[in-house]
Amino acid sequence: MVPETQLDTKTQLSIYRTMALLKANDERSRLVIKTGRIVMPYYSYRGQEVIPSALCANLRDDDYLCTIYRGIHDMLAKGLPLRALWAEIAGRVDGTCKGKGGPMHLTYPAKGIMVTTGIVGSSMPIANGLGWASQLAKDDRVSVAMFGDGASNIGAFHESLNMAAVWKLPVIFVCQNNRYGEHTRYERATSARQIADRAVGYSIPGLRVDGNDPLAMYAAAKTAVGRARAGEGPTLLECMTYRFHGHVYGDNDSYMDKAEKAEAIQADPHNRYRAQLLSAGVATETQLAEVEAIIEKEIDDAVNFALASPFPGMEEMTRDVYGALA
Ligand SMILES: Cc1ncc(C[n+]2csc(CCOP(=O)(O)OP(=O)(O)O)c2C)c(N)n1
Ligand SMILES: [Mg+2]
Repeated sequence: MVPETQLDTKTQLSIYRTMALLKANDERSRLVIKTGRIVMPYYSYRGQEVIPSALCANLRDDDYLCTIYRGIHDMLAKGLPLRALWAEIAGRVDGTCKGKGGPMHLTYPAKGIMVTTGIVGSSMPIANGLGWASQLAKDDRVSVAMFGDGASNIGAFHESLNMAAVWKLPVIFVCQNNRYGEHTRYERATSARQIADRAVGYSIPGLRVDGNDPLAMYAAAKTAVGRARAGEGPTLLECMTYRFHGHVYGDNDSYMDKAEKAEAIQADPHNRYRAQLLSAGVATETQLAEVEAIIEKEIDDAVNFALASPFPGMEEMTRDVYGALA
């Protein structure tokens, strides 16, 4: 583990920049849907920004990421360009998948973003496949599988952990435990006291970490990445966090515990980290405000770029689709 004090200023600020980008991008996404500028299914990650921001600060561009429908934060942290993101979620030709994937099926191999999946639990076996490829190619890349607490009850989770352990695959299984799977609370659907305990069944390290604390998250990720890169095998990280909104945009979230939700929003990890950086003298208010203003401009540019980009033509209907048509 890296003691907090050893995290240099540059890394602390870089993690903050990513967190601020993710927060602003989520807020803008909900605004464009609300105002009808873009129509899309949207799974807000607000509240969960720390996890990919701190984790990706330990990754290389050529490391692999497999994520889920609630994963735009993961992809932005891994380096997905804003213009390509916004054009894709708006269904335009300049998007990562020429507008044919939409917000739930983004890919961007140039930054190692290999798949976004809506099939709960399927990020894990795909990350194993990528991990196996790296192992065979001896390219010391690390593969990260992002998934939720609910996904840890799917068979593919258990099969993937077992296979990765047996073959010592360079995979990090990152569970973003936001306490809900769709509309069901963790305790109602999950037998394990904590998901990290499930690592014991596969004789791999399993760690529950405060996924809202950038320094703790950075340290846990550093250890897991180092282990994977050194050929020592997989790690399961259970990152404790909270989903600020309902499962999907438009969900009235009446099933969420109101007091608990209010408390989580009150303790917003973004605001807390920002205040910490100021009080520790890592940055000044002017510096952080400048970072935030630049981010807003970058998002303005990306939204305008996306809306000016054309929709794909009919000739794109069958192009790039797996399986040849006669
Ligand atoms: C195999 C499969 N089963 C069920 C669903 C329906 N479903 C979509 S999201 C979801 C909840 C998953 O919760 P969790 O893994 O905690 O992820 P979160 O949405 O909280 O990030 C379910 C059950 C699905 N998409 N795929
Ligand atoms: Mg969940």
